[in-house]
Amino acid sequence: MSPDKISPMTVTDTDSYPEDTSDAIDAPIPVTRSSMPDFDAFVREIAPLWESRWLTNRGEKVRSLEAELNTYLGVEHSALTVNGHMALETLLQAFDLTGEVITTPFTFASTTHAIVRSGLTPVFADIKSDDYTIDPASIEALITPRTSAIVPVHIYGTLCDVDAIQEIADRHGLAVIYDAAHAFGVERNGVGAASFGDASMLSFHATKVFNTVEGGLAVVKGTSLLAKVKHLQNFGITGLDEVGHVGGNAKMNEFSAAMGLCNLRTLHGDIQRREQVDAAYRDRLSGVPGIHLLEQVEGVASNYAYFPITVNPDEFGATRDQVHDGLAIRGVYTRKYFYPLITDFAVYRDTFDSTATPVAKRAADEVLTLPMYADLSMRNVNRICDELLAARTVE
Ligand code: T4K
Repeated sequence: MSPDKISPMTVTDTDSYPEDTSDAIDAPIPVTRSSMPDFDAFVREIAPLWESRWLTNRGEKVRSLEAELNTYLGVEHSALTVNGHMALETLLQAFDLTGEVITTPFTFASTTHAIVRSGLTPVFADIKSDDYTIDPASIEALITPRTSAIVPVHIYGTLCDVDAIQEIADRHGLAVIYDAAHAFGVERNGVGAASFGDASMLSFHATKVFNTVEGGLAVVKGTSLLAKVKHLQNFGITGLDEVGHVGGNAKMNEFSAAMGLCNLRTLHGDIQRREQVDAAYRDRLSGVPGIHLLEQVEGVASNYAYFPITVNPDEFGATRDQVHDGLAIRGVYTRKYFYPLITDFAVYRDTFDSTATPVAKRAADEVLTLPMYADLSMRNVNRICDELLAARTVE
């Protein structure tokens, strides 16, 4: 699943990317910025739609993009969806799950909402403090006769402990459906993120490493499951005069697919540029007391989707919130992905107890994701680091 698997004809050299942003030395720096294809290339890609007038319902662009993504990801069976969230809901439905699903509270609202909206009960395991992914050691104790699946989340551009999770799932006969919203292009020892578990959901939202404006991908193993996903994403229609499932509408349209076809051509360069940004941050911030960086895991090739730090207020001399607010005043927009913890959401706090997952609770209070996008300039990385370090009161 290396980026080289895209035809060399379609890979654009990183040097052709524009540096950001405005000339102003103090121009606002967003937490991320959508990668855009070359305008003329996009117009060429969508021009045939004026002729065909085939705009959605598995048109040519969607089918082409699916084929290219399967090659890129090293998978055989996938279906493009309207967004990542609906890919996850469709997958949960396709597996006919019941009862309880073990998952992480340290994630975006989507993961838990998808479980709850599918009529399932989320059960929250704690996370590991080194990479913020679900802790396999805390999964096992939560398994009951009602457990039907595990929904781990590969966050920020790293991977869960896929081997330990699979071993537990196999022993207990549980399905593993990954929320791989952040993991497009991530691989471990040459194996793509979407190959792990029984299924994976990817997000192609405008803020992601690879975007189709809005979009997602449901990756499964086997043709019959793929057929079911495709039926479920199209109102459960199973034939010309037959409806076999209670499905919704989760199809990608042709304009989004065209955006994906264009963005895939420049993805390799985008990830290289992100890697340079990541390296520059590490250069400036490694070893700063009170700032903890996400460790790079041996064998895992990241897509550098996010650059999370945690701020220990005692050692740094300022809280995460003080850093966040102080940077915002200076035009540097960071995000508290993921705060509040899911179990502290107004809609969930009366049902779940966030003190049961203390590592996740602490991460939610201390994490801050710094600006990260392919054309973030080195000048701005230095500006962000200067402003961040100026916030500390302990030397
Ligand atoms: N699971 C996980 C673990 C996820 O993180 C997500 C989504 C999902 C599932 C669900 O996947 P999708 O259904 O979304 O495909 C954003 C995204 O909306 C969301 O996709 C993402 N995770 C989440 C982590 O972040 P916001 O509300 O924080 O984004 P917003 O609109 O504030 O944008 C942030 C910055 O991005 C802006 O300040 C500028 C830039 N931006 C934003 C948009 C919308 C652009 O450059 N272009 C744009 O079009 O949620």
